[in-house]
Amino acid sequence: MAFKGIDFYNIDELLTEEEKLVRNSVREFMENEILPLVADAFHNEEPLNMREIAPKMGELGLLGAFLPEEYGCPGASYTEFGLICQEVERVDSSMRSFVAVTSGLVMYPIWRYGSEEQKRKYLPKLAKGEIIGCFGLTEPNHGSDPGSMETTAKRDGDEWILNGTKTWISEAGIADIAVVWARDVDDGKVKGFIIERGTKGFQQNEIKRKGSMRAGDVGELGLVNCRVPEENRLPEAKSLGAPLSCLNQARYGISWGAIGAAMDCFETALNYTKDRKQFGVPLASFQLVQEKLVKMFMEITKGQLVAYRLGRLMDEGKATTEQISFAKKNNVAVARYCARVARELLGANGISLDYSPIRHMANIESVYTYEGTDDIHTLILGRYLTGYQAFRREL
Ligand code: TGC
Ligand code: FAD
Repeated sequence: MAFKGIDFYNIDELLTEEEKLVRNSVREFMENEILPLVADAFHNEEPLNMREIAPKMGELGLLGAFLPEEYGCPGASYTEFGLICQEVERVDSSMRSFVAVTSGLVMYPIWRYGSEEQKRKYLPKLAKGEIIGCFGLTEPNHGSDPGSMETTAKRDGDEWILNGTKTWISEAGIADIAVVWARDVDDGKVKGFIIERGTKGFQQNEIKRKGSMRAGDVGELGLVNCRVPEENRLPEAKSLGAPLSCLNQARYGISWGAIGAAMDCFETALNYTKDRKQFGVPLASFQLVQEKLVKMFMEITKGQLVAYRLGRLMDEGKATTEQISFAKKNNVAVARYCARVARELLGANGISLDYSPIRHMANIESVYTYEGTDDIHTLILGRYLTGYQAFRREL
């Protein structure tokens, strides 16, 4: 399949044959199997059927791509994971969310902080898409500041008793397992638990009437005296640093995914303005239109270079939290800009779900907010530059 996208600085030449193969096969799958379903799913707010789609994603090696083959995972590189996210989000952010959450927020914590038994029990099934997971960190009163979480865990013999609410959780309604973070009331430390669907005291609800991510499932997890066996606690997760380290994985995926959405917006606007005539000539022949196309093209190209370099640093194990924040913040802002300008260039048609920009535009508002809001990433970089943390203040 011919490469369709922006490649002004020949990044393709820097990719291995394997990486290009992965990108092209994901593109084909997404265009043939998911794209035809997305606009209606978004319009009706009927999440795509992940019970059917996840096994196909698993077969293609999209789930837990960067985790080792030892546990039935694809054993691919971070760069391949990035390319997967790019191609998936070109079609819809909610699908990339599914891939990033499964890989970075469910499989990664089990692989990084889980026991050998937990890895063997859950990872192969998650990689195949046979079971679906979610990640519960955010609470109604604590989003940007998860360190203040109110969800508690109390040890009782061989069990833990969990109480609290997690909200705005991707895949909450459909998940077979949830990786949930809670504060141990005895030692005050944040701990991670794998909670299986159907556990007594564990409720899962879908949030409706969303204006964004309407093709995906987002919901709430309720824990009311929910008893979880000690064997389901992630033994190596010993502080808030554990859930925050998982965010790095998903934020990295977003930095590529956002460029996928931006590329789709750009391509839609370019094709449209070449076809559509006003004042007797194509819109693309007007200088003002060209200026908008050029700005999108330049921002996407810069974002691609950041994502590519970050991918190689991730593969070498050298990427820093701040470099990941830079890429997430920058590339999501690029996607937000491109979606808005592409929408504008399509005129009234730009508000129709028959074209992708308005859907990307709505979705990107979530991406701008989740996985650390744009402001939080500014403050992470501000702390890096100045040495002063500006998250917290005394009043
Ligand atoms: P702070 O004192 O800075 O850190 C506490 C401990 O954690 C360590 N740490 C990290 N480790 C690895 N990776 C990171 N990104 C880390 N960030 C912090 C840190 O070194 C420290 O370790 P130690 O050993 O010294 O204890 O914590 P803080 O409470 O001051 O908060 C800092 C802040 C604001 C940056 C953090 O809370 C934050 O990132 N907030 C944003 C919350 C967030 O992003 N939530 C996302 C929820 S999941 C989601 O949105 C999924 S969306 C679906 C999809 O992905 O598609
Ligand atoms: P708040 O933290 O209340 O922030 C509100 C505003 O205040 C923002 O503009 C923010 O930037 C600003 N602000 C906050 N603190 C500061 C500060 N110190 N300085 C300056 N400005 C500040 N969470 C999960 O745990 N798992 C998931 O799977 C998940 N999926 C999600 C899916 C979707 C579609 C969405 C929308 C959210 C999801 N989230 C998930 C939650 C997401 O991580 C949070 O929404 C995000 O962390 C922000 O928290 P908040 O919404 O409570 O906003």
